[in-house]
Amino acid sequence: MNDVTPNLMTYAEVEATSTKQEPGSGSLLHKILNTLIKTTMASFEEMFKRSCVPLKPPGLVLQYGTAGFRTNAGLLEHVMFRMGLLATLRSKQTKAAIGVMVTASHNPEEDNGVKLIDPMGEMLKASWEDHATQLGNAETEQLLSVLEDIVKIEDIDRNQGALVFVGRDTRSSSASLAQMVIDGVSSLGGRYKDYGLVTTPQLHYMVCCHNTLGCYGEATLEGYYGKLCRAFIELTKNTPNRTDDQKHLTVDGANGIGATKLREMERHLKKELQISLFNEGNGKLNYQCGADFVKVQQKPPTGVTVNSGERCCSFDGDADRIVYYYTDSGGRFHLLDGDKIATLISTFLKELLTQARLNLKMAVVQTAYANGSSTRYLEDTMKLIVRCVKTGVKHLHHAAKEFDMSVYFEANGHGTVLFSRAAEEKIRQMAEDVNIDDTRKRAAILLRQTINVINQTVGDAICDMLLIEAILALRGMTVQQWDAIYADLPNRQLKVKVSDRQAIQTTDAERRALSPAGLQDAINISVGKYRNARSFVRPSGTEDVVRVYAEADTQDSADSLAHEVSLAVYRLAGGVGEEPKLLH
Ligand code: 16G
Ligand code: MG
Repeated sequence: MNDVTPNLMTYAEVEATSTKQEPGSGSLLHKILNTLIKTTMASFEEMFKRSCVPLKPPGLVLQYGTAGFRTNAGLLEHVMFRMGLLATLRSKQTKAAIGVMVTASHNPEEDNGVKLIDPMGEMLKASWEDHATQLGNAETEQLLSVLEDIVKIEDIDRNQGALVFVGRDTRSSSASLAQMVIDGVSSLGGRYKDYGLVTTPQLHYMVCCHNTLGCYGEATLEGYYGKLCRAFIELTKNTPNRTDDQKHLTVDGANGIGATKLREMERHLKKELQISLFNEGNGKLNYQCGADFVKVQQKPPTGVTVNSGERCCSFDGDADRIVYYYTDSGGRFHLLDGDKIATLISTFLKELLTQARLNLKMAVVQTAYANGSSTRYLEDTMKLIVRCVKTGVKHLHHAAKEFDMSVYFEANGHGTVLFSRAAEEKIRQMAEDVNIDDTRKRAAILLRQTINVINQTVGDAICDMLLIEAILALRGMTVQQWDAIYADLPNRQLKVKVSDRQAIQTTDAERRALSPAGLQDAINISVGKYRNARSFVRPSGTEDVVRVYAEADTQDSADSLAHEVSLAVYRLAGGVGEEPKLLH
């Protein structure tokens, strides 16, 4: 569906479908905007005072980074209001609904954040990220002139209607911050639909459904659950040997929105998947639980009964990431991260393509963090095309669109599968063809159901979980057998604080450092000392640190390599605080 041209709505249609405006919310800013050129700065200030525009804490600078704005919730009121304004302008420009999600994902409960969703359910266009940063950081008295600049640069018709979909996670700050977004939308005369509590991928899905006039599905939660669960039940229908054990899954909901939404979905699954749900919201969000905790700490979350040998998975705080794991009879923890998930899904899809004898170009998209063993397995054993791109979902999604069928995953568990329009059409035709042999037809039908179980707009923990469970059921595979497809190379991730992390510049999908001078040479020398070794550094897009990744044949080697590279960063890129120490 990735090259579907949006069937964008006319203003009249938008008017007809959107939520009714709160009386009295007015369009004060809109009027101000229209008279901007004629008015003096002093009088803007007066108007701002009267219209309760949240003031920006003076001097505060935030960046619309890889996943939108993110910081302590107490600093975000003005940003939310402004993102409401920006989403309205983007909606006017694209003549389509735009999403605004209030969440800080896997970050602590005290934080919050906001990101915008483009018409096809994708991440906001890069040039608009710059507008977001500009608008978010404008001092209050410059706000209108920055808005006016965006209107000019993007050639926006102010009289065009606008519709913004708003969603939020379960954080205690999210409801009032979402209201700020709505206030921003209303100030520019835009209309909104408040979806309330939804996962991030659910909001992406709603935006896409609406803008494709329902071609992608119905823009409601019931529509979402119905589509996915029907596809899941169809996929698993022909697995007569599936035992109750195989139907059972332990899920860690990270005390977040994913848990709430899984509960809502349960009845649609008709007991074909029996979920033991933990961390449903009784504990603190993301605290010692959730996908990020499990991946980073490489241990089971607290608050979850993890029985030896049983399949478990963890969502993150807004349910756009998932990782699987189990503990063996010796009590050892085994993580099945995004790389293992990508391998399972792509192996399954490649087999179906072969059985269907469909000639589609398939690829797997990863980042530099992908474990070297996974890349080798995919390229050498599975003979799949593997692309490596920069960190951040938007880069993976973009690269994935170049193929008929592609599986993209970050090692941290963020990913999905994309099908081109042409691929979907070929699969549909074959699934409906009455003159085709049974093997080919069965494969095409399974491919068609896979398309329906997955959320192609963005990585979605709920959909990924359903697809993984279906694949394991169809292949009669245990989590241990899945884990044994390849063995991860031991690895270590560290962070180093430097005075200016932008001093680190990278190339080749972040795998080589261009600056500071001498850093890449130092990395090469260190890597040369270990077997099966690889290491890279990159400035974080979400934290003021430089990240270091190292892998090698043993954990000790990976740890020493990561330490050596951290020291090189510290010494060559202006490290601050204490010198990095070896872990053990
Ligand atoms: C954001 C990204 C995630 C990426 C992470 C890297 C989205 C929706 N999320 O959370 O994909 O892995 O940043 O963080 O794009 P870092 O730059 O701090 O390492
Ligand atoms: Mg997330």
